[in-house]
Amino acid sequence: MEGLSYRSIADYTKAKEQASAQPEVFWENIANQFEWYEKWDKVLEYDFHTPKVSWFLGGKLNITENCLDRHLKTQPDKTAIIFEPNDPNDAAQHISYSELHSRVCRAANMLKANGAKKGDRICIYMPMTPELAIAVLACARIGAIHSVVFAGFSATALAARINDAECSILLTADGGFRGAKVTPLKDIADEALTSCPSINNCIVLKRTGQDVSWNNMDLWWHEELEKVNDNCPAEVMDSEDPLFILYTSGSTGKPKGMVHSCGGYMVYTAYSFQNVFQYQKGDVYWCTADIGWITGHSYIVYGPLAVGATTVMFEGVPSYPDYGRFWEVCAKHKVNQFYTAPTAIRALQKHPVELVNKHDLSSLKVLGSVGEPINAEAWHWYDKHVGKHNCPIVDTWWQTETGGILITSLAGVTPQKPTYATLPMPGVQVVLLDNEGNEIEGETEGILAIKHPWPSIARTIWGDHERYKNVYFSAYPGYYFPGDGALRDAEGNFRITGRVDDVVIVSGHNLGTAPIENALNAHESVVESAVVGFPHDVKGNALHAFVIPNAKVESNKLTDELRALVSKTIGPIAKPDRIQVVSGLPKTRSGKIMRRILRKLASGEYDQLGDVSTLLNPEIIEEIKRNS
Ligand code: 7RM
Repeated sequence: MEGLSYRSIADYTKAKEQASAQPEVFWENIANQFEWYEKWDKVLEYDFHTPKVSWFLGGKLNITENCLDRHLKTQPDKTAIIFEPNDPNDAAQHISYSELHSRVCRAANMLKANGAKKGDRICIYMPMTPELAIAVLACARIGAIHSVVFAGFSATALAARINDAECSILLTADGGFRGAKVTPLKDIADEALTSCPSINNCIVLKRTGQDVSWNNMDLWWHEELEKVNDNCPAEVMDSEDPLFILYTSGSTGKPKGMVHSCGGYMVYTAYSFQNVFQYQKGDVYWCTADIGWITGHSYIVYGPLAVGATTVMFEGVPSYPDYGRFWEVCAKHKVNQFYTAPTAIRALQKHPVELVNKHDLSSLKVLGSVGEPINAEAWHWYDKHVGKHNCPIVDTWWQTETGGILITSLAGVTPQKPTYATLPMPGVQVVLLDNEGNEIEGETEGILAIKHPWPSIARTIWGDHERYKNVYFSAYPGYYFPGDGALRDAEGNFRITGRVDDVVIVSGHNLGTAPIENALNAHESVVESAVVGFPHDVKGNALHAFVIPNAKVESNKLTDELRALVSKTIGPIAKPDRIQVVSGLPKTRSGKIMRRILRKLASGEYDQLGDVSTLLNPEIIEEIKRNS
């Protein structure tokens, strides 16, 4: 998709100018690069107060026609997916565009044969094998709405997501390999399905070969595939039909099912992939995320395939069999663009640099970072040891809700600045607000907000449009409010400073503190709890839980039980690093927990507590300091 690409600062500047002068013409030109069964009647309709956003209204398409069929005419034999298995001794797989097309169509027919149709929700709880990407695309092929749940989540978390979206089919596997561990996915799914009445079929991929128990609605993936052929015309979708739901944590207990639509999401992920990474024909691109997160949806599957790229899917972890695995894989597949998270870089940085140096990284051209602010030390290590001072680093700011990268440099085209995500993409209008919601100009710090829609903005929260309005459009009317704060330098570069609400980013995973508190509170000995983040040198942030017990309890035993409870309810990623038993929590007179103060206490910043005189119970501060 050469037509999508800005290759020079002059092209980029021209695009920015057009995008701000004539946003609809700008996006229409980009949308024209894709295959539509019918073009749109209107480019954009929006109102950030209602709120309602629609792009390419009346346009008809199928995203898989653009990700697959279109490439069959020009590059059927090009590798679409390189699958690198968990075990380095197992062979990698190269799946061409024509093979991927055939496998997606066959899987789509398997779904249809099991009753799936346009608009149905299908939950996907699978390890990072090619079948996961195939499952996602098979849903899109028939217009079913996929809801991928990360295969590290617990049975309770899986069941809550299945029930919220009323999914009719679950796609899973017997188990999943991740490093030295084997996750019993089918067992976890079985436990979840005891409380999921909407599920009619559970289709199970054989991956690990472990023993699994078998229920009435269970079907083997390989047996179901044998019953169907690979001829499956793509369903004609309206531009605004939902493509998928992806759950993300919120500041109240319940996860938010962000809904993305077909047309705008396709246009924006392809456009941003092409420009941010400066992908060129023949390049091999690798994003190390899991498809269970938005980064995997947009920048392993849809964006790269829409532009006809070769995308690597890695089943394993950076530490297995040793901390050199990423670099071994880069050398093996001659990776050109490498996209990972600061938390991974910080973990790798702790190990001998020999683990990087012994691999030939000369193929690398572009490095990327996503998920949290990248600190200066990690940035420089990445630049020096991985990029050999020869690869631009794109620090990409975006969210599950934004669908695609909004603030970033374009590799080798626009200037980079360590620890700064830099500038908004052409077509994206970012502003800073003060606490009263006034736009502030120039070199300053404020609340990040976006003033005009871009095509891949999430359209709603599944089943709860009111919550969508409250979370993103009510705090600062007329703007989209992402929940992050930022600094801006004199050149207009943005440095994201972190969340301004109660979400903590642990190892690049967005964790709401409220669901963790709910899990803790479910323990019979817990009266109340509060969870906050504190800086951690590897994970970026870690969790500190303050817990009020209801009686004299043995605190070691309680904290062990609480860790296990959080792990079971939400998943191991949400286990607090520290659990502190306290007799009270600092509260306002209206009874609200003062999290701001707890954050300072957890970080040991005792001299920055601010004014505590307004507290209901200021004496609690000394107690918390004493036994921390
Ligand atoms: C893609 C993703 C979103 C939150 C977001 C930020 C933080 C993401 C960066 C970043 C600083 C970055 N989606 N965040 N990227 N902070 N610099 N380059 O991570 O929905 O899981 O999280 O992540 O706080 O609001 S997400």
